[in-house]
Amino acid sequence: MFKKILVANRGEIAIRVMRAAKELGIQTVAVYSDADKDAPHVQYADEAFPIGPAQSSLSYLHIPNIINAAIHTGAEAIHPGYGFLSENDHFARVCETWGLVFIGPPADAIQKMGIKADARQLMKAAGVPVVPGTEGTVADVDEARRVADQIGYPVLVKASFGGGGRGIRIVEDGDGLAEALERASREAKSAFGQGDVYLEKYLINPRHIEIQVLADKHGNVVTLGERESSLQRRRQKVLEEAPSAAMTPEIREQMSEAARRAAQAVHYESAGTLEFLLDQSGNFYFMEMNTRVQVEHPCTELVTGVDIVKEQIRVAAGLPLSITQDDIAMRGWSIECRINAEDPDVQFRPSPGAVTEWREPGGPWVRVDAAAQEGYTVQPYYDSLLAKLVTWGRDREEAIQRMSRALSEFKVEGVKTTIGMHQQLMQDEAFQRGDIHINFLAERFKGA
Ligand code: MV4
Repeated sequence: MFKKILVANRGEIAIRVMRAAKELGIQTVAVYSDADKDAPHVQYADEAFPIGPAQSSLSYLHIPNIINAAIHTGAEAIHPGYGFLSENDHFARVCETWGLVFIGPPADAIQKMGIKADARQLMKAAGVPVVPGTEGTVADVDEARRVADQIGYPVLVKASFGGGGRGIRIVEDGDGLAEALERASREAKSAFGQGDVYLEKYLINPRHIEIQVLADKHGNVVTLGERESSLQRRRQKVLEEAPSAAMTPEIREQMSEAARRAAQAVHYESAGTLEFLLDQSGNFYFMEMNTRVQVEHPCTELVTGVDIVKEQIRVAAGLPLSITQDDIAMRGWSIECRINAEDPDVQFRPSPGAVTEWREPGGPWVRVDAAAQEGYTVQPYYDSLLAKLVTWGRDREEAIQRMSRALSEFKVEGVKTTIGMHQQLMQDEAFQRGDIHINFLAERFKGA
């Protein structure tokens, strides 16, 4: 096992990774920008190393500074967390060049899944269902028109280098097609440096379901069931749960089998997530694979008892997974609310500033993974996540009641938060029935 690892991230996920390391007897190195020298993740680490100015591109995204920090401190491996460099195959390769272990999947797997049009074809070839659409990228308008006429409108134009919903355009009919292709391609080129786009049939009000997988270097692949993350606003997830109220044992088995095939097709290692859309008839389709630990991984941890981050570290060190598929059963229900520093009265605009009061909920079956504490200053440079509040119950109703109770205990002053919005959601009858889809929040909340 490693003696020392560096965590190339900040906020709650940096602390989450260091907690796993500590349980494994591993020393931790935090890295920090000028804006973060007193941040909680720096205080938690055994040692800390500065990596540059507040701006992410000059610190948390700056590969030479991070490699330098690892070499200087004698860290053997780097955990990238989520966001920042976590899905950067180039970074994974640079780590290797310097003799550092990247705690994540092989660079080739990141790369294959990062090019969405290629991933789609690869998955189709592996027997994973994909949404009807183009084979690979769109060559020209004529091809797009031919495919769109065949699958029927509305269609979506997606950027091959996008992901997470960036670079997506809905096209209602043939009249808008050429212009949508043109614009999407131009936008993708300026945002991702690559203008390839592909076409998919637009699914109406599907649910967003994802399967957590773990894989090691010995060919073992284990699926940990699903999470549902249909509740999002402007492509930012707001609440996640496990399992999903929409699942049947049959769909779960089929989706898990598809996820296993997908992971095997790219020789996956570490933790990864297969995103699917589930339509109202129970058909599901591969969307993309997230080749990192996800923000919402605690939902799965609470219903399976598996420490996903510890498994990532074990696997990176060459050890086999500590569990087999037969050890996995989902028990009870978990819900995660993302508590963000955002102002619900101003279209959920980020609300940076000093946290003057911070009182976390507690009690049975409540988990808080926090980025903030009293006296912490929410920086405008980074994402606005203050804490993930996660509850577990024997069933969905109990998890909701417990969440409602926990939200009422959570006191934050100094910055605006999304606590009130989550409280409203817990009272919503459609939500309580599990009657949700990816456009639910936009329909429910003004400014969402
Ligand atoms: C879709 C879709 C409908 N039909 N693809 C957005 C994020 C990216 N991962 C995929 N996205 C979507 N792809 C087809 N063919 C609707 C979305 C979508 C969405 C998906 C998951 C969660 C929230 C969403 C919000 C808007 C659109």
